Amino acid sequence: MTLQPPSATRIFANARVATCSVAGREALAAEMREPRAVAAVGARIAAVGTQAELVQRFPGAQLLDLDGQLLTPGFIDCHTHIVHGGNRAGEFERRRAGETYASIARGGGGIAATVAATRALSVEALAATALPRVDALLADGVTTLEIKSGYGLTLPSELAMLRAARRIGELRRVSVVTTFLGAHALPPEAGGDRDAYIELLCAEWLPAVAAAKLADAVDAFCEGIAFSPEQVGRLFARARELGLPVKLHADQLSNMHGAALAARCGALSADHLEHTDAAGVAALARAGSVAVLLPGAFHFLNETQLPPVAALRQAGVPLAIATDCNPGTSPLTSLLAALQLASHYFGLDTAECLHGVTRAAARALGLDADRGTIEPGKRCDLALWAARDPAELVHGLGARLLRWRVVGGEPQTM
Ligand code: DI6
Ligand code: FE
Repeated sequence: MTLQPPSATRIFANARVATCSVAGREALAAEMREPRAVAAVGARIAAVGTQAELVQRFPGAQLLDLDGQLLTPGFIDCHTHIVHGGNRAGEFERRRAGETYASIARGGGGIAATVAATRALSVEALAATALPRVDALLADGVTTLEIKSGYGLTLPSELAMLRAARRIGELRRVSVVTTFLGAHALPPEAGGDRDAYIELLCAEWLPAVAAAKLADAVDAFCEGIAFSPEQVGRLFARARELGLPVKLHADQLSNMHGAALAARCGALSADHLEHTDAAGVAALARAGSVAVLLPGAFHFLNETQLPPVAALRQAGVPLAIATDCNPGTSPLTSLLAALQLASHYFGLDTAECLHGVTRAAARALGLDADRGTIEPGKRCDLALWAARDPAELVHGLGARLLRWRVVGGEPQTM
């Protein structure tokens, strides 16, 4: 018989603590002035304060001196397609030679190429091929990772992708949140009938995924090359009936009024948004949905149409940032790089960048009551950086700045 050890109490002391508990650059700057400490009891944050206060309040706690370095919430990558077979490096070359993403997709490349490679792999093989990419994200401070299906496009293969995603959460110290993206592309078996495929998802696949408890949310690709707003509306109504929250790939390549659709469906988030108009921004603000910006896809696709960042900001829509890690449009495995791209292309300031992968990303996953900020009661997932100022996380490209992650209160040294 093994006895459970008593919950460890730790004080992470002498750090520049960016709690991310309040949005805005002034709040972040104010927090950087004095070193502070964070106390954790077991997996939860117990207090934030001065070292003297916390040492008095938690006698016997293990004290870790963080040498004045920057401590943030653990990073949250709230939009990835990190589980998939193969790679599409060849398409990158074709696009550079002038072909478009849509024309390659219409010619049987694109998502369909990854579908073929994904169907060939078992659950274990899918998890194993994703692990190097996952490890790259963890090395950039990620402690919570969203993973979508959508490259299987048969029920067994979609379930295998979701099981592989859950498996990654067992193989690594990271919280995995899964999303069913059966409506990513039309599978070859569907014979071109998009309505019949959506009907199949509603009648059979969604109930099966929900019964197996393999998905935490449902996503869809609303686009000319994928599914119409009307089809997505039907899918989302069924998802909501089954108790699953929804989120949407919205207005990435054209204005399909996806943001407004997502808002009408009470979506956790609307993602991409390059072509979203003023009505879409207003709808997201009213619904309280998060705008997830994906600067990796913008970069790799050589996009010129910018998401309406100023309007989103002005309307008070929370801005999250994610890698969109996928083999076609965003082979990106670094959230720090995503911050640099979000700053460079979209003009986000340092506080928006940091909050985009912490507090806003937690909200995009419906987890903001549990994580995403350093506040008493929240899960103690932290990242310690070889940096003193949050601007250092944004301004470079390729630096290895992570010193440790803290996962559920336990330091994981690099
Ligand atoms: N939008 C994207 O950027 C990815 N999926 C989507 O709906 C692209 C996926 C791929 O090209 O493999
Ligand atoms: Fe995506």
